[in-house]
Amino acid sequence: MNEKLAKLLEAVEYGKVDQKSPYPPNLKGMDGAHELTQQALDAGIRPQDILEEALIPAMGNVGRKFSENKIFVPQMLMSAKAMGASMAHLKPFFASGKIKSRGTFVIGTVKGDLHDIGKNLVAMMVEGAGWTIVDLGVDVDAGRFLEALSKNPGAVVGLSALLTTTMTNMGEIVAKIKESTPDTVIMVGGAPVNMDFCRKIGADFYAPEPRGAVDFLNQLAS
Ligand code: B1M
Repeated sequence: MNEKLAKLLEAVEYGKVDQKSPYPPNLKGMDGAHELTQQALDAGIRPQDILEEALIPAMGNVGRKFSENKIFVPQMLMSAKAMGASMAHLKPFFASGKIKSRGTFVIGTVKGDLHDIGKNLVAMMVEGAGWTIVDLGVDVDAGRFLEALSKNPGAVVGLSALLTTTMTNMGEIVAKIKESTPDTVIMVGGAPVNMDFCRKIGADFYAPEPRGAVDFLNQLAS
């Protein structure tokens, strides 16, 4: 692996946000995700490769260690913070495709769920594909999706969930949206979600990753 990407992967995995950050103590004074991402971009590494070869594998390692009780929530949070510092550099590249809006995409992480990294990535990529984004944030209930739809009639809705306990809230949200505006197209995604679950709850599409989400939306718009 490219040395710069390997260092970035390590910084995100261990939650080193930037050079000034005192955490983790063994990386004190060293560059963090903020500096290393800029260095990778300066070296001509593609933003997509930074994402796919460093950031996403880093979070995968974090998740595995959390499952094995080798790290705990505070460490996970620091990794998420480091990932955010890196993503801030990548956002302009993914969101630069703004010409004429292809439509509006209302996205949120469902009720009870605070994970927003994947949701933010999807929003970033969809924005880059020329859609207007209404990002409702995390812990979003059906009422807030309905309110956003009343302000943005005809918008496509995207629901994200990362927990097996909150993916079930997707069903309730889909049912309420379909009851109020049956023609609303709803896409679901997030690690525990799959196509069977999507069909079961009456959503229209499941995208395992942002590329699939963009392809689906672009097909709708064409
Ligand atoms: Co949480 N957490 N977490 N966590 N966390 C997971 C999800 C977990 C799998 C870790 C583990 O045990 N291995 C586990 C869930 C287990 C389960 O339900 N099966 C878990 C748990 C248990 C918890 C808590 C309950 C821990 C606790 O408190 N005891 C707690 C719950 C809080 C809550 O939400 N109510 C919790 C908290 C947190 C933090 C706050 C510390 C932090 C989140 C910070 C943040 O998001 N701002 C966190 C993190 C960082 C993780 C892991 C390590 C990383 C998640 C992530 O960002 N992945 C995660 C383990 C893992 O995933 N490996 C874990 C990277 C991201 C790019 O991937 O989000 O999957 P992902 O998104 C992908 C695709 O899924 C897809 O595109 C993205 C890019 O490829 N996608 C969509 C996502 N949404 C989409 C929507 C679409 C289409 C595609 O269309 C609309």
